[in-house]
Amino acid sequence: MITLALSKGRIFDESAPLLAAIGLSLAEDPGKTRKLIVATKNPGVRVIIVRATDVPTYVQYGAADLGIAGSDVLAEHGGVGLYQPLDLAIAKCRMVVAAPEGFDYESAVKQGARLRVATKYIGTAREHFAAKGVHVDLIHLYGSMELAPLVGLADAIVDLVDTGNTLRANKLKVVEEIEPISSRLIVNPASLKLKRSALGPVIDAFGKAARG
Ligand code: PRT
Ligand code: MG
Repeated sequence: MITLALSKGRIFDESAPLLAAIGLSLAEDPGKTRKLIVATKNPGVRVIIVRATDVPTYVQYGAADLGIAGSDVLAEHGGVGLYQPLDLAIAKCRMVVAAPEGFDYESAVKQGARLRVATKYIGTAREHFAAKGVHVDLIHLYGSMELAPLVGLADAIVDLVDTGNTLRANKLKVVEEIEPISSRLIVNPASLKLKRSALGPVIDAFGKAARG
C-alpha cells in the first residue's frame, strides 16, 4: 500500500485534475467527508488528509510515502529527509513583503529603522532580511497576517499573495518580492528504496501529468 499525504483546500483543489489523470481520484471529497484516510480508485494507493504545514512531517517520518506541499511550507520545514523530485506547478503564488499603502517602506529601510514584521514564515523572513542586512523584529503569527499592520502589531508582513485582493481589501501593498511559490511532490527516501516498483510509476505519472 502506498500512502499519499494531501491537504484540503487549494492544494487538493489543484491536485485533483492531476490525481484524476493518473488514476488516483479520491473515493470521497476531502472537503466533505470527515474521514482522514480516503481510498483512491487505485486499490494500492490511499490518501491521508493533514494540515498543509504537516505534510512534510508525515512524509519525513515515513507515515506517508509521498505528499504534495507548497515550497513555502517546505522552506520552513527545511526539507530534511525529503526527496523532492517534481515541481507540480500548482497552487502558485508569490512570497512578498507587504505594508500599509501609506507606509514609506523604502525610506524606513534606508534610514535603518528597526521594523516589526509579522509572519507565519519566520525562517523565510529571517533569511530574506538578513540577506538584505535589514534589522527586523519578527512576530510569529499563525494566520490572518494582513490584520497585523492595521492594528499596530507590525509595520509590515511577510505573506503569500495570489490575486492581491486580500492586500487591496486591507489597504496594504507589496513592497518587496521574495520568491515565486508552487507545490512540490515530496517523497520519503526510504520508501523509494523499499517500494520502488510501486512508487516509481506513480512519480513518473505525476511528472507526465504535471507537464500536461
Ligand atoms: O488552512 P491551514 O492552516 O490548514 O493551512 P494553510 O493556510 O497553509 O493551507 P491553504 O490551503 O490555505 O494553503 C496551502 C498552500 O497553498 C500554501 O502553503 C501555498 O503553497 C499555496 N497557496 C497558493 C496559497 C495561496 N496561493 C494564497 N493566496 N496559500 C495561501 N494563500 C493566502 C494568502 O496567505 C493570503 O491570505 O490567500 C490570501 C491571498 O490571496 P489573494 O488571492 O487575495 O492575493
Ligand atoms: Mg488557510
